[in-house]
Amino acid sequence: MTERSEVSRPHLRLPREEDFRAEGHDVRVAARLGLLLGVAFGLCFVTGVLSHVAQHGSWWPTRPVNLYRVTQGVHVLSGIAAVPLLLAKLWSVYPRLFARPVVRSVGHALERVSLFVLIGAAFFQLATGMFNSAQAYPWLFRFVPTHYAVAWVAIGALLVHVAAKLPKIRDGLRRQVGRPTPGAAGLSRRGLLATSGFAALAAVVATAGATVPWLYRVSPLSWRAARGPQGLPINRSATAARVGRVGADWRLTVEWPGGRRELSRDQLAALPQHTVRLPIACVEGWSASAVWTGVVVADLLAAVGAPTGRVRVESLEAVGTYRESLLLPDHVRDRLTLLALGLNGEELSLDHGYPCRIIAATRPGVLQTKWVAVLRVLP
Ligand SMILES: Nc1nc2c(c(=O)[nH]1)N[C@H]1C(S)=C(S)[C@@H](COP(=O)(O)O)O[C@H]1N2
Ligand SMILES: [Mo]
Repeated sequence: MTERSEVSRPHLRLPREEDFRAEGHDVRVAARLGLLLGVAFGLCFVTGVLSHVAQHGSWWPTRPVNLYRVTQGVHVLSGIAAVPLLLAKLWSVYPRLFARPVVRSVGHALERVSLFVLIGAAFFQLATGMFNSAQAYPWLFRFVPTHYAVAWVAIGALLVHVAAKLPKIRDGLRRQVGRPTPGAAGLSRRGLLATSGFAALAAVVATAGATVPWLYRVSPLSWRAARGPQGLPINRSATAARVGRVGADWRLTVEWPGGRRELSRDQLAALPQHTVRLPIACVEGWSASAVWTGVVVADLLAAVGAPTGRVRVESLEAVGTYRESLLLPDHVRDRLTLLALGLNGEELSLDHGYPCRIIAATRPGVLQTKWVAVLRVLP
């Protein structure tokens, strides 16, 4: 007969909420981090919707010229600021996961579920956005429609969360952060808030040089704004777009209901030329100003006898999401909308869109179509 030995085992059990003693797990900290995060998400959402309107809407203002540069800069930078804030906020509140009972009522259960939707959507938006703007997008689903759809899920879940937590948020914000409790473990409440705020600021400064020129030198992560040929970054090169050498037989076709004209590059260059200073503002968050020379689109349409209206711009590029764009009537009439032949005092290089490209005020970079072949005035 064997005797069962009395080995003392460590007592294994799930932690309880009360086991988490650090000062940062406090409603005063969570509410303040939540407020900062709410501001970042709010800015990101609003500027994201504006970006959607600028790309797909039926109206978008033509002034101020830096409009999209600013809204999209804010979009990307507020998303970046949200990353450390979200991590800090989740750390602050995660002991709540161990609160018992898990479900207290139907309302409480719904609130918990909406929280997981919010966290999932927030991570999804930040991850897809950052990988996309780093041009390292690894997923098979398309970025733009998915990022846009999930934005509504995230903002909806955020509103539900704020509504459900309003009394707690009020309470947390009303109370002073206070001095550290003597002998308490870990970072103080103030220390955690300061560290999170500093991390968010550092992340913004490290990337803002991609769109704020005077920060370029102090922004180690703004490589997307690195100057390419002719002093301007290149988003998609001619090789990537499979646009080969453009020969002397290239013609620009202008088509409208009831008419059509073809122009050689020499004929375009013989029309009155205008020079404007306008930025390229890429949806991916970099932007840069340049000096463009070319024909005002409105003058070109008038010169060939075409009516004005909406104009579809088609590129020599055979396939590609951005081979076509639509110029809305306000932009067609705008004196700053050019079919550019030159950039920063030189002939446009092939990578920047030779033989000619669209450049217009306030249009997102994706609509500044390069290697233009056809301007089609729509009925
Ligand atoms: N035909 C065509 N035009 C295009 C693109 C493209 O992929 N194909 N990319 C656009 C994007 S996303 C941007 S940001 C600008 C960048 O212009 P750049 O490369 O001259 O700086 O070109 C736009 N024009
Ligand atoms: Mo872009």
